[in-house]
Amino acid sequence: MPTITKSNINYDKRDLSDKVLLRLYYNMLRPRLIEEKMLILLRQGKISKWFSGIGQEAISIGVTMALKPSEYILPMHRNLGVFTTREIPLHRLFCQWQGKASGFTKGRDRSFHFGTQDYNIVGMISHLGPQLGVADGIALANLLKKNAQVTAVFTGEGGTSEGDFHEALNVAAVWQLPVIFCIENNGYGLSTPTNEQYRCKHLADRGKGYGIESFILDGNNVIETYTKVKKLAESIRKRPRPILIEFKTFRRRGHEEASGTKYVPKELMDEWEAKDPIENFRSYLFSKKILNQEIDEQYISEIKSEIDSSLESAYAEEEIVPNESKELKDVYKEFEYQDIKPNKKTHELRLVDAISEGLKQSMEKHKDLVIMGQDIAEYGGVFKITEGFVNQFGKERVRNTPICESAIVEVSMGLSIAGMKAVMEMQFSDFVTSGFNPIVNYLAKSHYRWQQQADVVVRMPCGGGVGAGPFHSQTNEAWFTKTPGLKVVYPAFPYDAKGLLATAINDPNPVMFFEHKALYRSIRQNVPTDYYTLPFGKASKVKEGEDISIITYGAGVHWAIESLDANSQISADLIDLRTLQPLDKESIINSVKKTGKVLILNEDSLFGGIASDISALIMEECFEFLDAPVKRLASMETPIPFAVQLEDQYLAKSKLEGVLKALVAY
Ligand SMILES: Cc1ncc(C[n+]2csc(CCOP(=O)(O)OP(=O)(O)O)c2C)c(N)n1
Ligand SMILES: [Mg+2]
Repeated sequence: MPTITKSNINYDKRDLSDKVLLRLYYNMLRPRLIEEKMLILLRQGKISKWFSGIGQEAISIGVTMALKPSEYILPMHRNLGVFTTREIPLHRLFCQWQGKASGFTKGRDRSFHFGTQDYNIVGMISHLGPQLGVADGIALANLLKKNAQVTAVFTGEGGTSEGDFHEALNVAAVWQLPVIFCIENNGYGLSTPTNEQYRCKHLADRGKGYGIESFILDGNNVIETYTKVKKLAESIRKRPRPILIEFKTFRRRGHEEASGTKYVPKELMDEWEAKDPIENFRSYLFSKKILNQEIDEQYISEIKSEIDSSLESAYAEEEIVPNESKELKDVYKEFEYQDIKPNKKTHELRLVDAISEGLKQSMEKHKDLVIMGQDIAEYGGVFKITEGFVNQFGKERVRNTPICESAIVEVSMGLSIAGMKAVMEMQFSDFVTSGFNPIVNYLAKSHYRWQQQADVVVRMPCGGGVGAGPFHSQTNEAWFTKTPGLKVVYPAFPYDAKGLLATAINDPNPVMFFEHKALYRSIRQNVPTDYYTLPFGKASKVKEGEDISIITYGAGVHWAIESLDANSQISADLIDLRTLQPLDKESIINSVKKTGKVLILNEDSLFGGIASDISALIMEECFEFLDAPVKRLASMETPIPFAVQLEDQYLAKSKLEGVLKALVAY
């Protein structure tokens, strides 16, 4: 019998059939009973962590049942009901939580940190906010495909304080993306109550500021959540646009089980316990004679036995046996490089033109490729790389963005989840800091975590020697070479840039593509006119010599050419790495073994840079072949300054000739 005899929630079933009402009930009951079981297992020390959604089930169930199974949902840590309503077998969920191989992340990530394309669910990363921008990306793909699909994404009220929330809502509004933003306002973010989280009366009020329709719903009333979301989804499918919904609800347990609820006043707990979404709905269904004791008991015993048998089979699964090569293999999606040879006909291009031509030819080749960036459409980008693209490809595929690097990285991820390709232009590589989180946490880790590729290229106009000061001159490749999951490309010549960009776009993995601004208009080369590719992980030998190896990339290559031209007595191997991740270790090692002396030159400051790693590699692999200590040369350990005399002094170029001569003479 219902523990609440008369419902405290006002239900209005309208024209809903008994079947749908019972389904809503059954679907809420399942996550509740799973959770009750988890709490027991937690007390027995059989699972490590649990984020409870008890009391919030009506939101997950209402939203999930309102959407079509083909439509993506991006849940958070309290949305077990999304996973169960999409009918993921409990066995697999339990394996995921126990870190078993047949979970969704093969033991690589915990709890709800996974997605599954089989069920059109994209799980969260810990950082909360990025989900919202990823939903924008999926919604953008749907908008472009004109497939009348809605995307729903969740956030807690705490997560709305993150910049990602603002950026995602703004982008969705500007682009009129078919996405439903669902805020579960449950009163607390960890221990922080709402009055320490935000100042407005209702979070839904923020919708107006973004030009987004918004609604406040009783998150504990499953009929209200289901019928309203269903109606909105139907409307969005016909007329794509974003909607913001604030669901009022309450977090009835601790942030996670171990952290308790001491800071929550008892009256609040009691008040919300009386508004329990399942107990009240049960009582309502009983009162309407839609549910009776017999059916209720049958539901409960059916679900309990499903839980017990699934748990048993999950426990029976073998523990993961660590295997290094298996782990390493999954960091990147397998990519079979297709070598497309360059045609004979060439024309002389500057670096900037070669990148533009390469990008244009990739846009022609990949109809599902979208490029995004600030001022890249009619204006052609600040370096004019996308000049004329809008006329050829249209504004849908060549997209000006608001100033929101984080959201656009997330949108790129979302496009990839929906099977498209994205190239994002950072206006200056320095600004990548504003999109750093989704690059290193979402893009880089997705394939390893749940085999989801991030088919994204981030173009990074970088580098000094342009008198632009600390925020328009950095060369920050080392921030990314140390993050497994990213590929890092850094061409020094027009020919390489064009072919490597084509490969970067073909490669389904996230690629950081560095383009040196000082080389854009100063370096020219004859470049094949047609589309061609070049492989990653293959350095090029710019000069062949005997006395010394110079290993470098980007502008360093041109500094070295200049120094060697001025010192024809020095016979050097000059190796241009071209890609830093993957790194052509073989070319480095072979060259050093031949010459016995090595200078590694990087434009960035020294500590923690590429040169240091390559130096260590050479010590490990070539120690007996060395005739002199390995020499690293990098720019000064200061930010890069503006005034030309200071910048000249800062850049490693000023010291190169001296260091080179000294090393040859050693
Ligand atoms: C960027 C970031 N900051 C802090 C945290 C730690 N953290 C995880 S969940 C959480 C509270 C989230 O509150 P809310 O968005 O309201 O969701 P709720 O847990 O209440 O459902 C915090 C502070 C985190 N995971 N990521
Ligand atoms: Mg909260």
